[in-house]
Amino acid sequence: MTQNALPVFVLNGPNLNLLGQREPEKYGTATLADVQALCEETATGLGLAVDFRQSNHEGTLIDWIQEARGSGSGIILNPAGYTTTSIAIMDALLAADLPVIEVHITNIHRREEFRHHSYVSKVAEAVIAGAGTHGYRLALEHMARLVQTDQA
Ligand code: CA2
Repeated sequence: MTQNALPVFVLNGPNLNLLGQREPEKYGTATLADVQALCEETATGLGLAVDFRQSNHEGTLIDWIQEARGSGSGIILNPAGYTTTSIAIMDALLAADLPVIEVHITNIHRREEFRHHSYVSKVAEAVIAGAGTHGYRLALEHMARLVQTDQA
């Protein structure tokens, strides 16, 4: 078995650039740069490449999801505040026709009711919530299984 040579897109939604700087009791002390390093190190160990990005803008996230079709092997997405609202992101994920894993640092189901519903979950292969930033590592490990090919 070999891994797909195309990178896994790891996309992060609004306000996640504040990781490690605000609300550490909720989101932990790791910064987004720390999470990127964790993803890159994990990916290397799995024989994967990652393309790690964050945007506060819905349209930019949609552009990146569209870009992943053809230049990525899968999408790991923390949609953050767009989780509960964005039919447009859900539609883009459907059109991308790639395996999608949704990640949330916190357990959204243990939080306010309005955080429980996710449009992304409707199109995701797997959902990881509540494992802290370790959830990104878990997502990459599962993505490695999804993108394995049978080439020599
Ligand atoms: O638990 C998660 O990963 C969330 O996707 C984070 C979102 C929240 O809206 C979702 O319900 C669950 C919020 C991202 C904001 O990130 C911050 C990080 C540090 C400080 C302030 C905000």
